[in-house]
Amino acid sequence: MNLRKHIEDQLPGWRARLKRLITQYGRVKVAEINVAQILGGIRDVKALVTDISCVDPYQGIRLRGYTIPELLQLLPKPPGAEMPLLGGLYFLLLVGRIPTFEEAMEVEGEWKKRQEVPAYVYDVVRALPRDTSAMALFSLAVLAMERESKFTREYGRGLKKEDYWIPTLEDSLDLTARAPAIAAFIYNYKFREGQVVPPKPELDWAANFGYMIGIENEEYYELARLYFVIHSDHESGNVSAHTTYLVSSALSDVYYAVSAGLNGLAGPLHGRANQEAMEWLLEVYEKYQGVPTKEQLTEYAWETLNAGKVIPGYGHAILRITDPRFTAQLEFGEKVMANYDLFRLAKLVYETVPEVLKQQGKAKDPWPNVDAISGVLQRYYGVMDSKDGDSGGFYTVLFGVSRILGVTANTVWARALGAPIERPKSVTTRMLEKIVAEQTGAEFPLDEASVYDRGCGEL
Ligand code: CMX
Repeated sequence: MNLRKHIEDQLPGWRARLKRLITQYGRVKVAEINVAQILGGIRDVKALVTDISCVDPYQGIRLRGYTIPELLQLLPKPPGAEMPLLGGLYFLLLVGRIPTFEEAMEVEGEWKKRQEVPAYVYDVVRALPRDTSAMALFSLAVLAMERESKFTREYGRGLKKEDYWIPTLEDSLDLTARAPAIAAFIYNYKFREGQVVPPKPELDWAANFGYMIGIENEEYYELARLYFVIHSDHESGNVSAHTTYLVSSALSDVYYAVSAGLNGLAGPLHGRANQEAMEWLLEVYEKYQGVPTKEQLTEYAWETLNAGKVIPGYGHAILRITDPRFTAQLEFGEKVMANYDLFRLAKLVYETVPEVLKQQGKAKDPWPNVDAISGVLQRYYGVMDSKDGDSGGFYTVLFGVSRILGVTANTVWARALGAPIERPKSVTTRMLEKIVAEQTGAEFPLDEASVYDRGCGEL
């Protein structure tokens, strides 16, 4: 397989760079960490490495150096389409350069060879009630396939450390090949007649997802391509990426690691925000019996904030601009659904909510993120997140199908470069107090009852 060769050729160079950094410059300081960061989600601490993507607070995501508009322009596309082939995106993530059309099609071909989902995976999904959250079903389905892991099999036979990445790449191709069919089945199980729809040989990976959920529409295929490109990777510190990386660092195979990452993606502050954003828009639409005025929307946004809730789809831990992934979706919507009420509402929210968040003065980033509008575009084509008030979660599954591309590419490279098991050190609150006392002279009362003062609180 050429994909493997393209990675293999780069390894001596990358390994030499890392060895030089560690052996000659291992003691050079990169970052300091303060008390607020330790207690505040390790925010902004530069402690992870990835060369696959990088988020600039003022430019947004770059995948292998390319911005979202550049990716949409440069990646190879199916004949007649405006949106890229996901096989090309996966090539880019794994290999580091924009592929030719033939190279993108080669990945698409590799996926077709591996796309058959074992029947027991469908049985696992069917064993659970239909109103189980779509993300729980997705994570379970991925985990159920663990018995297929080529890495775990080879590891058991005594694989050399420098070759760990090879069966990891195999697992990653198998898993990514099957992700759209698994997601489509979960959709069909929850919201349609529970049918397994085999993919159409002539369609690409992304378009096939649409086909398998019963949408035979080139416009939706384009949305699926756009959606799966922009959600794929967002550097290493976000919950889904970091969880996958952490679990994989114990040499758990990609099925274990990705399933864990998906569980993190399911959280409302992360991937589930797309569902919450859609629900918030629907609440507004229902309350005002249509698209409200700017004044009414401002009032509703304040009501949300005053109730102690966040406005889903707005804010970001790193970004300080309108997320380019939001802009790409907005532009898509402008072309095909400009008069759709919920799209008009999402636009009005964009024109209104940042001002409200600025006035409130808490959120460091008042701008929309990727989740603020993605549900609206899906809903326009009839794709549901939930039905009859069940726990939903299908929009997050869509996010997950895409995110698997990024996290598996990172896992392959982490293995190829010999990334060790992750093991940060924790401190006790008492230790923090002692550090502060030493540096500032502040006094902290000793808690006699605390277990930490019986040894664990020593520095
Ligand atoms: N609405 C209301 N308050 C918000 C807010 C929003 N959209 N975004 C941030 N804030 C608040 C935070 O809750 C925090 O309040 P407290 O000090 O009371 O805890 C304060 O502003 C400061 O937060 P921050 O440093 O700006 O943001 P964080 O890095 O802590 O959190 C994020 C980032 C995304 C979790 C947060 O902006 C948020 O909750 N947004 C809404 C949920 C969302 O859209 N998540 C999707 C993110 C993209 C993704 O991963 O999919």
